[in-house]
Amino acid sequence: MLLLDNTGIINEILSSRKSRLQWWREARYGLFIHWGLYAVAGGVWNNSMIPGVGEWIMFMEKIPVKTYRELAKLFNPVEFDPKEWARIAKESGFKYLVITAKHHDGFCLFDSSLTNYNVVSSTPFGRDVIKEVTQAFKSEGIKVGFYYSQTLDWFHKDALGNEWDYDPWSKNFRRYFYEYSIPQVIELIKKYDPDIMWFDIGCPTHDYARDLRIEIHKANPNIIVNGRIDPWTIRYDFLISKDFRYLCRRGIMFGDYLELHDNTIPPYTLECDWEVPITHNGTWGWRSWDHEWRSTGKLLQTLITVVSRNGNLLINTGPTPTGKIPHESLTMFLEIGSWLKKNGESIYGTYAAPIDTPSSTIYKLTYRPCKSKEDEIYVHLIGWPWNGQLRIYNILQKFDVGEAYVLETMQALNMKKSGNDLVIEGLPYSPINRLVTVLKLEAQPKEV
Ligand code: H79
Repeated sequence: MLLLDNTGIINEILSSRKSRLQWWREARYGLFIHWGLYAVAGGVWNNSMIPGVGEWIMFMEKIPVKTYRELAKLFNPVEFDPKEWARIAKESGFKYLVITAKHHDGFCLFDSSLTNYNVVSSTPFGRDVIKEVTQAFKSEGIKVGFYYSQTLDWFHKDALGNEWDYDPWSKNFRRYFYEYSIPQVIELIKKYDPDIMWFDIGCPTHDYARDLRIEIHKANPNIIVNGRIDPWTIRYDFLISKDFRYLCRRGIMFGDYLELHDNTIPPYTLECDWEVPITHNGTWGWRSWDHEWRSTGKLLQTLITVVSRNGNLLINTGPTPTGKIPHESLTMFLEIGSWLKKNGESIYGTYAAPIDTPSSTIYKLTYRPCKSKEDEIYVHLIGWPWNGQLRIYNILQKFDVGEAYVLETMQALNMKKSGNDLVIEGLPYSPINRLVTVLKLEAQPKEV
């Protein structure tokens, strides 16, 4: 057997990580789209509402492949308009997209030469969704990522997950992985030129993750790979060690950034690049009966909280079987989009502020270090000071604050010192922005 020495390429993957991630770090806000045959089922099977997320319906109901695949004949989204999706995303302030090229059900939303179980060959619709979406989003200047289920595939007899159609003891996972999974990832890269490859359930072992990562890097070294390419244990290692760089140095972390668990916002700042995918209703793939929508305010607060802790937010929507983005998503996205038009500089390209803030405050801080001039600190008022006075805790320990003003109106604000705290005075009695008002501080780091 030929033993390959991969040290060189692995070092290259690790050493180019920082530059690869540059745009991604600035982006902060991404749109996640879950779309596939599960949207046709819409969370209903045999006239019953099926609990659990929509895209897991095949698994929840142990639907045989030969039955589930019939949904392909019903996939005909006549209202699908990728340019409209891209315009909405642009208006909403999203800087990148991640869309399901293949979810766990194994159905491919792209024209694959490795299987006919794809949107072009098996549906009356017959159009290459991934191709059209990618083109539309890229022409709006939005980066594009593909979700690809590399470990679970309930359609493929050798992949993990489907034990109701296929005997688990007869599976040859290795064959699936090297002859189907990796080739499809490379096919996606060669055909559609994505900016991100996004994996969900980790590879079963480090060896699989390493081999997949190396092939991606060889196909295009600029592609960003999310942290869930790695086996699940990595995330637990991380939570124990809290040191991402340590895992990278050990060469056991092949993702470029840490992916938090679904819908899980860490309660503190993480000193590494990280992202969290969230839903704003009860599912990822569309369910006809799901009305548990979160509010715009809640969503915006989540975005601010994530960025104030150094992360990126990937917010999901599940288009309907006819190809429309649900109007509840649309309304919320556009509301946040118009907030971002006025306040976006407090989100894009900002980081956690290096200031100890008590958890009970009514504000969150984001921070832009500026080499050539003063640093910028943004105060996101998720509540409102009832007496017109706002105390920013501990800020004077690290910074001298020159000026403070309301970002949207440029209205200057008075300040006074109180120990290490800064007290901002003369705020009006009600919020300036109905959602979140942002104050901007010009701050000079103190010499230590
Ligand atoms: O794509 C979305 C989910 O389908 C996927 N991650 C996001 C981005 C995901 N895959 N696996 N998991 C989440 C974890 C699996 C949880 C499960 Fe269950 C618990 C599978 C079966 C029980 C959740 C609850 C899914 C069905 C019921």
